[in-house]
Amino acid sequence: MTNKPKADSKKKPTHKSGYVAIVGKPNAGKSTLMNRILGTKLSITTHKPQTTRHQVLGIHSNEHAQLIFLDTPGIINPKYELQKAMMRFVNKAEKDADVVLFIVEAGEDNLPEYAFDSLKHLQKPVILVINKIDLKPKDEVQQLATKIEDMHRFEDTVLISALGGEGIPSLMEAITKYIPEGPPFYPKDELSEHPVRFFVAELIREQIYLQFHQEIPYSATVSIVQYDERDDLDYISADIIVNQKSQKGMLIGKGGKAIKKLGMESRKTIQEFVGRKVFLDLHVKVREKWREKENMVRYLGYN
Ligand SMILES: Nc1nc2c(ncn2[C@@H]2O[C@H](COP(=O)(O)OP(=O)(O)OP(=O)(O)O)[C@@H](O)[C@H]2O)c(=O)[nH]1
Ligand SMILES: [Mg+2]
Repeated sequence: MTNKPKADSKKKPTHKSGYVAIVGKPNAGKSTLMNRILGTKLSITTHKPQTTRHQVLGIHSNEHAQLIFLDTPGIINPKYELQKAMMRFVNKAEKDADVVLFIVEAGEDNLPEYAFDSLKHLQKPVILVINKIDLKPKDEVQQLATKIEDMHRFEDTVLISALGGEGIPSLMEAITKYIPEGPPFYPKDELSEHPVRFFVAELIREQIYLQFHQEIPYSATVSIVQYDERDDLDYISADIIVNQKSQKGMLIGKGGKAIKKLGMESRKTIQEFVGRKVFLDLHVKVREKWREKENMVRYLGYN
């Protein structure tokens, strides 16, 4: 055979595509990390644990790769139906992923055994990510990493500050190693696949976490009833659903003061997100013990 094709001297760069699950205890900084990588606020973040309740998908694309991140609720020992649904999102993300990021915050001193349960049987690479390294001295961070490396077989360890950005390029490099070759799954300019009303409900929920205390954030969920893109503004009507009657009064506040503030702050962040003027109409409804009822949890969007 003489017509053998000439070997290409410049090897064509290959394209990689795959899924990256972000898991770990509540408040470890999972959503902050995804937002940092995407360069935009896609997933809500607060100082309170159990902020994220869904699997939130965020797409990072460049010329050579498309990494689809799955932000998940913090790993807990579930007590009621809503928390069980939250843990199903974690398990599903781990199952769908090509590589799993296990996030631990620097200063963590109580990592329960159950946090590793779902990782144990995963036949895929898990990267240990120590976050919030801006808060602790280097030697303490290193000691923690060594301790956790003994608790599970990790493919790699990366130290980062999701908030400050330190270590993010190394993390991206470590992730890409485990992503298979393949064409992009989404158009390169796409950032997510959730509808706008999902993010709007999340932004209202974020304000509930920021403005209310104790059980209220954990007892409330938000349902978008109407979303009209009008000529001059987006008209949004949303229900805030609470678990018991007494919580309704707290959400509304004296003379409606609390709900007014909630509406004002939510509207600001929603306007920023959609990039246009918003009219937001909020109503509080009671669905007794909705968190404990599987059908209600599902009906309210946690499925
Ligand atoms: N100092 C510091 N704070 C951080 C860092 N990353 C996240 N945080 C803060 O930690 C808190 C929790 O961050 P989230 O991103 O909401 O944490 P999460 O893991 O998504 O939490 P859940 O959704 O509740 O599971 C927020 O107040 C963040 O600002 C970091 O690198 N350094
Ligand atoms: Mg989160």
